[in-house]
Amino acid sequence: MASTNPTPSTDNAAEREAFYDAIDPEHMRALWSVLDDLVTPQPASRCQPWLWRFDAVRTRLEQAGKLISAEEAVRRVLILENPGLRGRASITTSLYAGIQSVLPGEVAPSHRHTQSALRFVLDAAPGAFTRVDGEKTEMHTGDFVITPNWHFHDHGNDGDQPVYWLDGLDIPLVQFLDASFAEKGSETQQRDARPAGDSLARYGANMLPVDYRPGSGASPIFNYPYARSREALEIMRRRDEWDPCHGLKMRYVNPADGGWAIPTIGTTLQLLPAGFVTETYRSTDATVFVPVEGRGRSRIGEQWFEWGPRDLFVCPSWAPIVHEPAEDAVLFAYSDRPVQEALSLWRESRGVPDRG
Ligand code: 1HN
Repeated sequence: MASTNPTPSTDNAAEREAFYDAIDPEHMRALWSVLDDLVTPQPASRCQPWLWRFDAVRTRLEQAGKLISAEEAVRRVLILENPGLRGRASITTSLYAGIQSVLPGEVAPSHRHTQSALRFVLDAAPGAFTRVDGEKTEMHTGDFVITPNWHFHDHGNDGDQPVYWLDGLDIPLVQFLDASFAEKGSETQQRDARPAGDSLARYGANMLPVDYRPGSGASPIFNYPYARSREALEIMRRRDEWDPCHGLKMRYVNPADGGWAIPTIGTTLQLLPAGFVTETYRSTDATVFVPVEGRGRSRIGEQWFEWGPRDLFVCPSWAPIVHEPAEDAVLFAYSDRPVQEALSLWRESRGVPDRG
């Protein structure tokens, strides 16, 4: 090809630059000048590994609680913004994370939107609740609660202690697709249309209504209580079979079709026994980890992060990660894996060399 190419391949750099400048106002760009940045041999993410300490976030949320009520704020949340993605309300390229507080007596008003949400409860006392589609559920520490897209939801706290939880949403993904719709509820708080616990009993007791057909893709269960998930991990560990990269790692499912609980956000709960050192692992789904129990440290790329309960850290796409729990540890995690799987993009690699 080179011999038939009439244009010289060197010494016209200034001409080329002039050409790029000339086509710029005409809204054109030369592919060859940007190709290497567009089609990289491996993921080249701006997302950086980072860790947030829960105590530090809680201190700031206490200050925020004196500045604004949950009702006025609509949601009193501090966004955890990835240092490589500043100004984009993103913890990974496709996902959002925030920590929300609801003080005793406060309400966070009813609304709905096309973004899907998960709550992972970090610190709750009796009385904290969320309501999804007219079904109220108490929020206990460690509970995993979902708000499928376009479902009305409101939160409240009838107890005497503040409640704190992690919000994980697919906001950057929906923004990328320009598919955001939202509306307020007709009333601040939804009426209780169904008994508390109905969805878990109906869909989460290894039975389904006989003629049930899966609907939107999201799980019909709104609350996956920590007590149940934790007990399951404790019974499963007796087999003493550990995945070298994951320890014992389970995914939260939609019981009607075996898919992920939320179509756009994959969620897992993982037990790592004290002293276990995981083999190096990497995958294309940048992942947010929340230690629920135990202390330890994780290496992401070259950086070590020490963690304890309720801290939160993020591992970018394709960054090698190793966990070293000092105590029995339970980690909650979420990522965009279901989206990547649906598009045949998801990849993982186990036991890669340290600098692979
Ligand atoms: C939202 O609806 C909640 O319902 C939390 O608690 C965080 C961030 C952006 C957009 C909607 C909630 C949110 C949110």
